Amino acid sequence: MLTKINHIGIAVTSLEDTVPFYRDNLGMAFTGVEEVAEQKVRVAMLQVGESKIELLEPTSADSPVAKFIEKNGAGIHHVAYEVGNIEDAISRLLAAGARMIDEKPRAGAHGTRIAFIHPKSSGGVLTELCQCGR
Ligand code: CMX
Repeated sequence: MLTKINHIGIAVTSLEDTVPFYRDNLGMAFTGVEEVAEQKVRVAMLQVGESKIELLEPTSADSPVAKFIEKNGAGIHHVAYEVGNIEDAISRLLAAGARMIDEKPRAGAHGTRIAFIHPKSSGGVLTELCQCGR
């Protein structure tokens, strides 16, 4: 069902303050910033091998990422796995009794379709399923 780790999401208070460390000090390939209005975040993508680091900056106080930072401070926010068929993956997880935040895919960054699994079902880690292409 899962094909690889697509990205790890890291919550930050400022992309401008954080991108230089990942791009310049760690030497990751910075592929740009995109706003995902539905999720109330600005996203900076940095490629590392086959996977990515996604830096997430909240765009409003009621963003899920703003709430996360308020409670925990900046840090790892979620792990995203790539799937071949996101509808099938959601159906299988629902049938297995997993608590899905999204029972239908929604739009993610860079043209992906995504669905979140609640951290209470996945060992305390917010988990994203991600299908590239629509
Ligand atoms: N990782 C692990 N645990 C988390 C978490 C995270 N990122 N965010 C919240 N939690 C925990 C809370 O600490 C809380 O734990 P306790 O009950 O032990 O205190 C529990 O989950 C439930 O929290 P809640 O207060 O009931 O719910 P929230 O309003 O904080 O919402 C969540 C939590 C995960 C349902 C919500 O953030 C959500 O729907 N997330 C999915 C969407 C998202 O995160 N979008 C941003 C990224 C977008 C992108 O990558 O493009």
